[in-house]
Amino acid sequence: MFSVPSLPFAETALQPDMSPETLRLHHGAHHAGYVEKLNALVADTVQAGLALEHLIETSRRSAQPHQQAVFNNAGQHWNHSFFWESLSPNGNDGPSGALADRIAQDFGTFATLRELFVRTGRDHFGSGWIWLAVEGGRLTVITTHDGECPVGTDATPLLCCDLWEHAYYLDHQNRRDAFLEAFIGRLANWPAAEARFADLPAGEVASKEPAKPTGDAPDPRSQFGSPELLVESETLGREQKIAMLEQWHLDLDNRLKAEEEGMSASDPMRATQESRLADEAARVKSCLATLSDRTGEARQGS
Ligand code: MN3
Repeated sequence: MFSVPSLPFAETALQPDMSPETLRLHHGAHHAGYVEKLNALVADTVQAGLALEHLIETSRRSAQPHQQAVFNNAGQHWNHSFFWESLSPNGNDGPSGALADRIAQDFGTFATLRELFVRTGRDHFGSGWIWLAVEGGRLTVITTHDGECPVGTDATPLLCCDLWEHAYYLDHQNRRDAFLEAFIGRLANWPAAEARFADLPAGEVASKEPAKPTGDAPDPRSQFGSPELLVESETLGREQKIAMLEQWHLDLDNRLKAEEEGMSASDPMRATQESRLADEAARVKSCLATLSDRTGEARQGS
């Protein structure tokens, strides 16, 4: 039987960014509801007694409705448990130590990471989660849809924020970006993220040097980490940015094709990896569209 972990802080500790009313509903009704459903789904089945991570990995992308329900509720239990640990009334000083150094190395400045985090979470369509994670030897900001979670993927999460409306609607109404500003600026549990970062196996974050490109052209993914950061670069011209984004998109296409050829259709990891690559490709495309819209005149609005 799974149970809802206690909140690691008082219900009043995060106001006004997160009110006691939000926490009571979110923790006591939403999270508790996922746990209750999960327990009912696995009770008296061969899955009873299995570890949460095992349930997530084995039910991921199953075609059976029952297993899909197991996955959704198990993922939501894991994600919410991680979310409560990602919040702190005392996290206001921002990252420090080795994690702060790594943020400077991978994003340039903490302000750039904050901006990227808020923009990426704001632009995520529908329900899901946003993560600061380590993947491919560097820090990255990724989102997952609905109950999808990083368990069993290449990404190791350091922090997460809930993008479902129930996480912010009472306190911020439709302003998801205001909630994300509050999270990354005031609520994020940086000491917990630093501890997770310190616990990573050395090989996972070893590459102090940026990955060496194989050809003459620099690899934009290892250079910028996210297509949004490439667009914002002040050292590149518009044509260079377009060329690099097109190369980025081509690389993703090739990786998607390799996934399709290299792994069996029944491999649950394949679908997850493919959906992650497709999400990244969509972001690259959207950045290309942004650049194409930019003429000699100033951008309108925003
Ligand atoms: Mn939630």
